[in-house]
Amino acid sequence: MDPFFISTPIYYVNARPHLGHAYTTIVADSISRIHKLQNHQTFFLTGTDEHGDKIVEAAASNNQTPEEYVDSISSLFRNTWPWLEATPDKFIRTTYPEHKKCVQEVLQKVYDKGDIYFGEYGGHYCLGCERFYTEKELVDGLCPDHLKKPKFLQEKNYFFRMTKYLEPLREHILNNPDFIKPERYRNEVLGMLGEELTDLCISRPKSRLTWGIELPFDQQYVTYVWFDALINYISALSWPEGGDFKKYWSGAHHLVAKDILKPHAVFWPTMLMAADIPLFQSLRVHGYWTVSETKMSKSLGNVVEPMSMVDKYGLPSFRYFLLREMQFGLDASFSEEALVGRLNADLANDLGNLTNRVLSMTHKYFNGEVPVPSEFSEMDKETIELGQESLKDYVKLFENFDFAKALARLWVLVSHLNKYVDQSAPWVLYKEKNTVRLQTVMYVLLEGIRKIALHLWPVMPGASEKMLEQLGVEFDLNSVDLTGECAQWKGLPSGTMVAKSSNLFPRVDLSTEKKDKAQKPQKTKKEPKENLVQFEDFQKMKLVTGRIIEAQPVEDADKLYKLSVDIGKGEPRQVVAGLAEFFKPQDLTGRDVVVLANLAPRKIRGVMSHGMVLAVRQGKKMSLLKADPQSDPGKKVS
Ligand code: ME8
Repeated sequence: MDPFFISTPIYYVNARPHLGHAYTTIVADSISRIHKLQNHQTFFLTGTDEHGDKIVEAAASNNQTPEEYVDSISSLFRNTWPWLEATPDKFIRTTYPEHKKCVQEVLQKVYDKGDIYFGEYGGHYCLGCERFYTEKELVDGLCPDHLKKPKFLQEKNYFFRMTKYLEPLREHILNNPDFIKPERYRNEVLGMLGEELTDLCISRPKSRLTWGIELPFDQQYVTYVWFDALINYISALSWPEGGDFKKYWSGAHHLVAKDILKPHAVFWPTMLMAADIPLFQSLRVHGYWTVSETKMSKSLGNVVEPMSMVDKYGLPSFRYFLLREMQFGLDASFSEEALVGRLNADLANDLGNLTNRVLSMTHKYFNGEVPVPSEFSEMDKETIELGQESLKDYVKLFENFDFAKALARLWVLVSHLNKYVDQSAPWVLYKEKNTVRLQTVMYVLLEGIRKIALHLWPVMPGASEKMLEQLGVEFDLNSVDLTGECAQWKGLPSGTMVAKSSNLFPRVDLSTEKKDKAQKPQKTKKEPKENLVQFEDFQKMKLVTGRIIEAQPVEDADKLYKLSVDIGKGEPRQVVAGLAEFFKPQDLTGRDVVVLANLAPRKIRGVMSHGMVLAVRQGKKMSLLKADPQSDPGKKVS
């Protein structure tokens, strides 16, 4: 089996990570884990895309230099992934010197071959897309993505002779049905290639933009951001001579959403052809997460913050929901109701109850020890066969990026085991003292749950390991054998001690949650007035150092700002604070503060606030509390 390489797009650092980025990264993580479970050599790459006009603009509006700005947002992305149990093997940044060197080497190679030429071009330039549009591509004179009128620019630039490689690319796609998947996107790309495509403008004059990688053959120009960014997939592997490139490139798969299909399906393979580098194995394209039917995006301001969902519903439910809900390739709608629905039905009811019931029965009937099974009955054999088939299909579907179907298939086994409990009625066997049969039934169940827990490792690594621990099994990647798992039903050693109960997926009741929240203010009113605070109560307060990343006005609330505060947790905290009378937004950016981080979340003028920034008011002046000397975000204040 070839080694397996999976990449996510490298995300723009013009805003912080949201659910869309989290989804792609979790998918890449999960797919790399299913390969790891089969002892394949895997490499999972993600990172940040840091050059171009957009970044310069974002830095300026934040009163920072591009360098300062990209460092802070890139680390936000990097620090978010471990909180989502996504563990990339490498995090690449396009501002790394190794990456820049690699881009220049590719450019020089293609230039020496004669596939880069100098020419004049006039076109409609959309800043949002960082690309030129032809008259034909515009919709009513506007950029089809940003619905803004592009600027007409006429300038001399360098062009990549992309048209030379379009026919070979079309042939490659036709001869390799798996090159772009799902098929709808393959057809879309074949459609693009049927239309008139032009050579690609790959430079920007320094008179207009300096924040980029200089062309090796003309110092007056920097590289177009897409030509620079796509090369991350090989610079991260130390192309051309690096061991990782030699080891992993033959097994390369790229994962993107449909927004960036064209650069990945047309620009990138033609660039590789021009540089005489073999093509990647496949491009896997997913749809959009939408909120109320609209694409979630930072420019539309309707983003879902991954960390707040994780805080509220737990990481296993979040990862499970994302993989279970979206049919890979199609759009999916995100709502907390749908997440809670899945959590309650699939995790709490089906899997959680099954696990908890079986563990407590093992304690009741066998003092918590996994019993020795005797001969399997016909019903056992049917269950085992169904289990083995479900697991086999699950792995195949998962490897094929069909996560929703894979999980549905695994849940056929979960439901079947629930039925098996009812049909085999261990409590009756116990009453009748039919110990031999009881031992076998309990073994079939415990082994089934162990197999399910193991196969869920790519989806929810932490919860899977905890479930295994409850079954008395230590998770050890090196000793897992998935193929072997489908061929036997005796992996759990008899005599192992299991936990008394399991509550990994507690139910959430959205309606009571809402009711509780509505009642809270009345409750606080009733609390007795007490001036003294016990030490234990003080200790409950989580005070930490923080750094304000951004301050934005709150609509119809002159005194409030919506602050985004780095508290060292990867994802920044959103805190609403009454600071607008005293500070301009730019005066707050970068300020060190002290934050009460575990204050119960509150909606203030329609905006959620997750904490409090501590400040001292003296007449018309407000001073922000901070550590002296200044401290990194996330340090405990006590
Ligand atoms: O395009 N639903 O970066 P980007 C699903 N820097 N996925 C979404 C999403 C949504 N609503 N919104 C974003 C760039 N994504 C370039 C890439 S690669 C050489 C350069 C995810 O920050 C999805 O993976 O705009 C999408 O393709 C990517 O974020 C775009 O990230």
